[in-house]
Amino acid sequence: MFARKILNSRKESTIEVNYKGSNGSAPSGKSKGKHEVKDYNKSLDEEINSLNKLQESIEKLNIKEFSDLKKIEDLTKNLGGNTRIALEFAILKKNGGYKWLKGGKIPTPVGNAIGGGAHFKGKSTNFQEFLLIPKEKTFFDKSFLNMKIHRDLQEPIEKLDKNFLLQMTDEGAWAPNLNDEQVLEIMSKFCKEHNVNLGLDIAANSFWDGKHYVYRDKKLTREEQIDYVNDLIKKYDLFYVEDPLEEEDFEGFAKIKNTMVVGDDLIVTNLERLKKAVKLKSIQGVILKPNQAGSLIKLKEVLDFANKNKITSIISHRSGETLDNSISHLAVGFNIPYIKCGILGKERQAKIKELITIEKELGFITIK
Ligand code: 2PG
Ligand code: MG
Repeated sequence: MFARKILNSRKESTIEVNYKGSNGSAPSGKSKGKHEVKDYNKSLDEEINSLNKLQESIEKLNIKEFSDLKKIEDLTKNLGGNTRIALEFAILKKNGGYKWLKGGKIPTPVGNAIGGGAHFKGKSTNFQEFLLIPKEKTFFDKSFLNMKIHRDLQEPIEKLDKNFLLQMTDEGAWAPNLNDEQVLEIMSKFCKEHNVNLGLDIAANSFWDGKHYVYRDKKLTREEQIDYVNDLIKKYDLFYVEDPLEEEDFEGFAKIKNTMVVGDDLIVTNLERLKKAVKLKSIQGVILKPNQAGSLIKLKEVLDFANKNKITSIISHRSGETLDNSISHLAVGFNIPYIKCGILGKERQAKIKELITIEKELGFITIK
């Protein structure tokens, strides 16, 4: 086993670990929840050194079952979430990926087609992601349709944004200088035409100033934001709405109706926060990000609790990604119904292509 530095899709340094010939590497978020596990407890270089010092002890561990990853947790308890996740991804790969986890269902892709917010530097939408959730039969057909719609969106965007220069967000979504409703108008037309469900990651925390939700063309109070989001759900028939309010407003989430309300910054893949959300009926869906949880065992605990309480799980990439495809294996291995992993760009395609390969291996099994 050895660890080293690589660059992610945002050209930030991150950790890659090689475990007995298999690689794992960690992503990094930009719209981070306050309560996420830290990527690194020390500097990246110090963490890499610390992990390399554990080489012998790690290689000696007898890791046969998924539950044996508890030994990795214990041994690396002073290290950050990214360091442990990169190592655990490499171990997952070494042990056969999804086959090690005994699942076998293919998820539906949630594809980010247009976006802005914290994922784009220039003038863009306030909402972070406008998402396509196709209803085709196979993963292959769903992911291809996402790519086709992404490509075809260029034309209507150019009609509305005369200065559009094909700029994209960190995740490879178009980043036009338009407001949220202009984009919803364009997207909902495509969704109706292609029988695709429409979703949003509002990432409301990123434009909450402590008193107001500050938009490019308006300022809303908490109550106004709740009404506004409920109106958008009705008007655009939104199937999925992630983080409609700031990250501490569990009660406010419960007031968003008639859609799948999804917690990302609200839950940060943390069991205690999910328990609170279930008690307060804040959400119907939860984002699972391995490095946000800090270990695969913790991620599984959150998933199990979500399943027990009929909360739909969505495993997710981060805005700064690597070529690692572990989340594709986790989706299938744990029978997670949705995967949010972008549409275009080599880091996003790495996850999609792996799922197409797995789908072939399994013989086209899909989740409705
Ligand atoms: C999100 C993610 C990924 P980030 O908010 O859902 O799309 O963004 O990785 O920047 O937290
Ligand atoms: Mg999010």
